[in-house]
Amino acid sequence: MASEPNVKITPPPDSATGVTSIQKSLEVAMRDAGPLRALRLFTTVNQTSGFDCPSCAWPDPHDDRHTFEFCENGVKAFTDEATRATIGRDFFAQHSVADLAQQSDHWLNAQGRLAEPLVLRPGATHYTPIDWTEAFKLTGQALKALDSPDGAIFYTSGRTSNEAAFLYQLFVRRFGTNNLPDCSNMCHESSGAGLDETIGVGKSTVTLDDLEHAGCILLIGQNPATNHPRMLSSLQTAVRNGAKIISINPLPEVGLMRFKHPQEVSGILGNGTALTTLFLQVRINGDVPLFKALAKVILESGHGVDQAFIDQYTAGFDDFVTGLRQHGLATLSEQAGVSEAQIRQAAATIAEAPGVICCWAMGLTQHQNAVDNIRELVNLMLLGGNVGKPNAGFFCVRGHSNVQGDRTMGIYEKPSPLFLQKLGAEFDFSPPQHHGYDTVAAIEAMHAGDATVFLAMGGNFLSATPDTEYTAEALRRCDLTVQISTKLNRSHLVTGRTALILPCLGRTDKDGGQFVTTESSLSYVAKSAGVITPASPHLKSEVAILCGLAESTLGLDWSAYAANYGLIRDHISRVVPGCEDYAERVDAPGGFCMDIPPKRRVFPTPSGKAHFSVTPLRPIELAQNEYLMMTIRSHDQFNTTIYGLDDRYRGIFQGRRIVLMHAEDIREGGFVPEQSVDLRHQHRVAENFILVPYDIPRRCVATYFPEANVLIPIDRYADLSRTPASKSTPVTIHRRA
Ligand SMILES: Nc1nc2c(c(=O)[nH]1)N[C@H]1C(S)=C(S)[C@@H](COP(=O)(O)OP(=O)(O)OC[C@H]3O[C@@H](n4cnc5c(=O)[nH]c(N)nc54)[C@H](O)[C@@H]3O)O[C@H]1N2
Ligand SMILES: Nc1nc2c(c(=O)[nH]1)N[C@H]1C(S)=C(S)[C@@H](COP(=O)(O)OP(=O)(O)OC[C@H]3O[C@@H](n4cnc5c(=O)[nH]c(N)nc54)[C@H](O)[C@@H]3O)O[C@H]1N2
Ligand SMILES: [Mo]
Repeated sequence: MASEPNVKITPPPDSATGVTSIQKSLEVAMRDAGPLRALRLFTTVNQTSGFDCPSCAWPDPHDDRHTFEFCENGVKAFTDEATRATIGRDFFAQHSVADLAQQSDHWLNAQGRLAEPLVLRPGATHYTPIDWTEAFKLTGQALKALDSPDGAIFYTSGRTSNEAAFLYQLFVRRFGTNNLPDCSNMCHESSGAGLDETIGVGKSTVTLDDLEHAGCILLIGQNPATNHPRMLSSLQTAVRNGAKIISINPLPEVGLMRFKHPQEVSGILGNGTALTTLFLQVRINGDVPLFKALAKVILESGHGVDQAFIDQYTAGFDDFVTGLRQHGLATLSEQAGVSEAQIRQAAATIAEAPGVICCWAMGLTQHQNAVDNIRELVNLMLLGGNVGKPNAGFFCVRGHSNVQGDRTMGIYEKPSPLFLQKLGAEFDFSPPQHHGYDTVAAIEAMHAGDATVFLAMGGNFLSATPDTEYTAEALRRCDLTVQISTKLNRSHLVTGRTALILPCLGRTDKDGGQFVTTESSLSYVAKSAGVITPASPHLKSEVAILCGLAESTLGLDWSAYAANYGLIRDHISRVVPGCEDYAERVDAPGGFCMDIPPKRRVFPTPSGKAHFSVTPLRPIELAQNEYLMMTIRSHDQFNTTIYGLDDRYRGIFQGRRIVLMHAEDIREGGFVPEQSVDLRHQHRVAENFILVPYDIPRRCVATYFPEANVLIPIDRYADLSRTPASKSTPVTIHRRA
């Protein structure tokens, strides 16, 4: 792996956003999309008549929208999609697959939009053009030739619209399988599993207005300045309304500490708003002991316990209390890596607040005991009655812009019997009842030869999944791999014997006058319509591609759906629970909010109560030369799409193969700052990283996703949710010869 000679390490800045952000946004937009397209995009993004930003799933304000409702990283996402550069037959004639595989992720993405369907025939060195009919036929034949429908895998990333997602799962189930792994399996699956079991619904229970009026906000395992920048405006409002923010993170992420609002004069000139009141620098995976410690202190003080709520609405409280007595505060504090004094201070802030909202993302969900993280967080919240009342509750801050909607529409390997029954009744067929493969199981099935056709509705499966070499081998063992994509990525370059690239429209592209719908993190479902002329006349919408596949595979004529997405919405109304009268409700300005019963203190668990849980303490034992590694996002990437090589808020420029490490650990390990090293986990090696001294707990290190995915073992994943442990893999560090 090439080294990065220009990497520059500087002290992190002291606040996030401010004028640099706006300037950066404009630079990027003008360069990639050109002035006219940029203007069109800037004035319509996240407006009720425009398109839903394809970056994160942050909700739009329901009524009071600003003229410009976007952030720097949203701009990167939509201008990256709206680029005028295209790659078609000439590009692929010039570059062999082997040549392309040598290029960086940054370079691959920068080449432009995929412009026409392409095929890589068995033994061929280059992709060559194929017409759409031929591509559908080839896929249909491969699917029909399988001994069992379970020999095919249908992956989804989280950008797919509700209409395409609904049709996709219908296609897959009519074909006969529930093999619908998705990016959620690697993302918030642990949140869904933990919430579903304890409060009966795997979704957030608050509104934006609640967030802006909460007394106390817990920001856990999340880096909003980079990954949900619009959240900072809401947090600033909350602070101005008197909220106290407790940040729980191994890193003092700049955006958690201080924020300058880019659309306020004071944000351009002033020092910005201090956001975090109390920073708890927890060890990687120290959250279970920390949440237990907070609950223990609150219980023992008696202050901040909502006994009336506990008695009326919950179950399991006595066992929970007994469980907590097993651990002393000193042990919990030690395992969390947070002092008893800070724990007491945080507990007092939580206990005193009239309403507490907890927000979290990947810092909690990507560990072996990730579901326990959620269960313990639920315990802490139930203790104070902080659910189903104003300005209190759970905010599971989602990643991809429609990842929540895709699940609502049935993209799930473990569909509920009710959903299947309604789907079968609507379309007069018997959907398969047995569960399908999730992401980890899909990789294992391809590796074992049990699944031989892989189709991806978006995403970059190879780079997003753990154990890169193992996954690459799994994909190579397939007969056919099909990628429905907007941009070139590594999953187009490590393929089955035959491979297809089917280029599709993105969220920003005009789609023949039609609109689609999406669902945000806070369950708002709204319309989205592209605004710019597609980069190439040969692109098809995801819906149109599914119609082509349904015809070639199942002999079904779905052309009416492609011509009128309203017909799909009619089916959604009748099949998807909570989406009754879908067409009318999405027609309202700003759309509608799905019903979330825990908001009303109705907990649809089997007992009808919210549940306290008892979880074990499971500290990760490190050998003497091991460090616990988390893989995180830099400021210039969207998952596996690398927009640039800088991580401005962490002071790192022109390099991604870096390891953030405590200065004392660097010294004690016999290393020096900026030394070149290799990282290892068992037989897995990630080469040529440099050590960066950083403010991170001892024995913890951080690297970027996806460069370090090669180290994460396929069999190291969360109990129950099976989410890969991307935030806690032990590694050893080795000097390069
Ligand atoms: N610009 C941009 N926006 C994005 C994305 C992107 O890549 N770029 N990705 C989207 C997606 S799909 C997602 S899921 C979200 C991801 O959003 P985040 O979850 O914010 O993303 P990560 O970079 O994975 O950051 C995880 C944070 O958790 C902390 N952390 C790691 N381990 C632990 C732990 O054990 N305990 C605690 N308390 N904290 C820990 C890390 O220090 C880091 O601050 O963002 C979405 N939005
Ligand atoms: N080590 C480690 N691994 C991780 C994570 C981590 O924190 N650490 N995070 C995990 C998380 S949270 C997630 S969500 C996954 C992300 O996994 P994925 O969703 O699979 O990955 P992305 O990088 O978001 O996918 C980018 C590709 O999607 C395609 N694309 C973009 N827009 C569209 C569209 O509108 N339609 C279609 N059809 N294609 C489109 C483009 O071709 C682009 O190259 O990665 C996971 N992997
Ligand atoms: Mo995600």
